[in-house]
Amino acid sequence: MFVLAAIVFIVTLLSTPTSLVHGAGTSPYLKDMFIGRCWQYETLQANNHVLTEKVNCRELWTAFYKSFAFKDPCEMDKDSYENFFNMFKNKNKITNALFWSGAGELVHDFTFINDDYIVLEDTLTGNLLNGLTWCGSNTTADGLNYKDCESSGDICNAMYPAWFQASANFALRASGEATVLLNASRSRNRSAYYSKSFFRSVEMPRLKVDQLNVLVATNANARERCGTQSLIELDMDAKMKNMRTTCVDQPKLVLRVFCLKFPKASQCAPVSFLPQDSTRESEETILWRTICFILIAVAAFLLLIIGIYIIRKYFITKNSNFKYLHNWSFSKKPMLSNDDELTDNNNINVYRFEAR
Ligand code: N1C
Repeated sequence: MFVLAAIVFIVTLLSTPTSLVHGAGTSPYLKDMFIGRCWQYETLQANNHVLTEKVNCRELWTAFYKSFAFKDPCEMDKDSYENFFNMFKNKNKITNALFWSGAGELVHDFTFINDDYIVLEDTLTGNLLNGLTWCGSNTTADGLNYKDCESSGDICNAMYPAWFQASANFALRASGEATVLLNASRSRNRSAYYSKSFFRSVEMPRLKVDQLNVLVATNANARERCGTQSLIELDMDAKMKNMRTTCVDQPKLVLRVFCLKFPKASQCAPVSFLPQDSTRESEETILWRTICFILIAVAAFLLLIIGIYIIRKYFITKNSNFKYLHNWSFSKKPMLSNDDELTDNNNINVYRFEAR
């Protein structure tokens, strides 16, 4: 039985299309897409001083193509794309950069709707490369491999040095306040602040901003939350670089965008959708409620003490007058005669009153 199952498994594996086993080869029409995206970007971002990039798109393509064409991916190194990247001149600071890790689709859905942030894909480099696959081959006519670009993972990957440099340049342009969207339920048990991610290994070390806002998105199986596990490490890395940090679990805006796309997801159920805003927020609410309760209790206690004090004082004063009068009636002092001298002015009225 076991042997039969093993044979079925092996046959199924062997009959699976190579593209599924090995991943994709160079995107068809790579050149046309690259040049088309480039001209479109040149036109649309011409007046945006943060994003605009004055380039000749055909020359840019040639520089890009020469970086990897006719090369075995294992021949590539981190400087392979140097000429290509030297053609980008805009170094203007980006004061609303949004980084991400393990949340590529979500972050792009989010920034498609929300204009408050700039992601790498909003710059010309990211815009040109996003969603495309490319690698070289020294055995094909045009020097490109259309069969398999990703079989060896990060090692011998022609795209890796390009994303490395693009990510590094983007991080260097970030300034002021930056945000990062992380995934607390990443596949393959990876942590939200995954050590091999571009965000952690390339962008964080180059980041020099005053404040880093961490947004932690998750599905129903959150493995991490703000202030736990790898998010503590992120906080420490940021503090070491003198950055202020904030952290929000399941940020409301991001969740709303996610739920527009996946309304049936468990975290989008009507009950959990609204209150599940942010755990940090609800913890803060509880804290504030407790502080208010304690303050009100202390104030009430003080009022009670003051009240008791006032009432006591009132009765003591009243009693002492009464006592004095009482004592006077039975004192052994001789009764006042009309000739007695009334030296105690304070008691004049009392004496008089009693004398009547
Ligand atoms: O390794 P990651 O995430 O942490 O990389 C994301 C990080 C972002 O902050 C971006 O600025 O690095 C930048 N970046 C991209 O913008 C990008 N677009 C598409 C890095 N990689 C990018 N890709 C592809 O996703 C690329 O193929 C790279 O290998 C993955 C990284 O995704 P990740 O592991 O989720």
